[in-house]
Amino acid sequence: MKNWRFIVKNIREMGLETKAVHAGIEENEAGAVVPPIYQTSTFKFENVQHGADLFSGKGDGYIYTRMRNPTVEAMENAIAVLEGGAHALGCGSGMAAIHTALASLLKTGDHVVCSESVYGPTSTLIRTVMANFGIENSMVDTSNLDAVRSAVRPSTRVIFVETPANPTLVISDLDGIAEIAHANDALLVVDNTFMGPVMQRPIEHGADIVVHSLTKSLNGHADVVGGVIVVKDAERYPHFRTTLNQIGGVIDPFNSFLVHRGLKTLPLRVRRAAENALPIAEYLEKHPKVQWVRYPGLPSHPQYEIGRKQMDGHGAMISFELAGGLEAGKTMMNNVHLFLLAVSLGGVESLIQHPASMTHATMGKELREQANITDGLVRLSVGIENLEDLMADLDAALDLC
Ligand code: LCS
Repeated sequence: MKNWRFIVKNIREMGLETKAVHAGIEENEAGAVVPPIYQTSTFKFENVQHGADLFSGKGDGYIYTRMRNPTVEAMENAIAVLEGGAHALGCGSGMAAIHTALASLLKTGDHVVCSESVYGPTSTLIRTVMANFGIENSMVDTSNLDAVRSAVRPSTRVIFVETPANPTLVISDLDGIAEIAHANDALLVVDNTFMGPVMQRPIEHGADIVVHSLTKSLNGHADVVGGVIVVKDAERYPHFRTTLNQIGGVIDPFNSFLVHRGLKTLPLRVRRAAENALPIAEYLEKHPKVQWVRYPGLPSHPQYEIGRKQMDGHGAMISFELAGGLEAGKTMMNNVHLFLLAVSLGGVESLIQHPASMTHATMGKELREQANITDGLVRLSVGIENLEDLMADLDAALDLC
């Protein structure tokens, strides 16, 4: 493992905004302030012995980009610092990160407890691909600690939690679940995509592994698909690296460069988006045509207090249902202009989408109902545009519902 040579030496002791700007930036020969892009698949050895030493681990250096690449490493190191983990592993997508993390930790006969409300493909991955390899699962309401406790079996090795959950925004108590996991020889894996490290650092609340879709707020500009695994303990890291190298779902240097660039403005972007989201959630909650709203910043949120305990903000994701149900929701989604009708989230642009027919379609109606993902649920990802413009867009569309 190469020693980190960050330009800012004691970066781990600095404030979050400083970490966002400087973490992962290493000394380089040219003195470049922005790390160069090593757009290469392979690295030349000095001689046969050098190549053999690198492969055997006796020497330190780069071999092949699926294994290690300096541009990818710079981004990985930045995210490890921001999340407070020992190391991070860049992956080709959020799903690649989740698959690699679970494949690193589970084998045939093991059991995983997972939040019932999670991104649709995460649920489907665990219930199909992982199940096909003999890994058992229980999908439970992880906001209920008793439900988590009773789902745990002697074979449980992983508790996988998404909090706040996609798309219901259900909040799970990380400290409480970490305690249950560790008392049962299991690890807590947290998908931190919805909040990101500015507003929630699960490792500070007992998580062993954090995963992210980099496609979302960490990159933040809707121009990259990527993922990351953050490992709390250095001892666990080599096994994850080996598994990722064997599965092969790595991120490439150019996308890593873009994510690293996005990280520098992460605190500014996510705080600004959250500043927009709160008044929008309050507006929706008061609107006569709106049946219910879920937003972690509203005191009406069922786990509002747990959220305050473990999060430094409320994020920019809002779910709601109109009194007119699905049909009214469709009218609204078809009539907004500034909110783009598109899946994904966490970007600078505001998006609107319909989970039951889009992001959570693969879960099937029965599982969606169990997880309270109703057919009429509409999800907003609030961006950083002008608040009045966003409000006017929603208001005009709601007039037609
Ligand atoms: N985890 C969460 C919480 C997500 O929301 C997503 C994607 C993923 C993992 C997977 O990341 P990806 O492989 O796409 O990088 N969520 C999406 C969503 O809600 N709309 O479109 C994608």
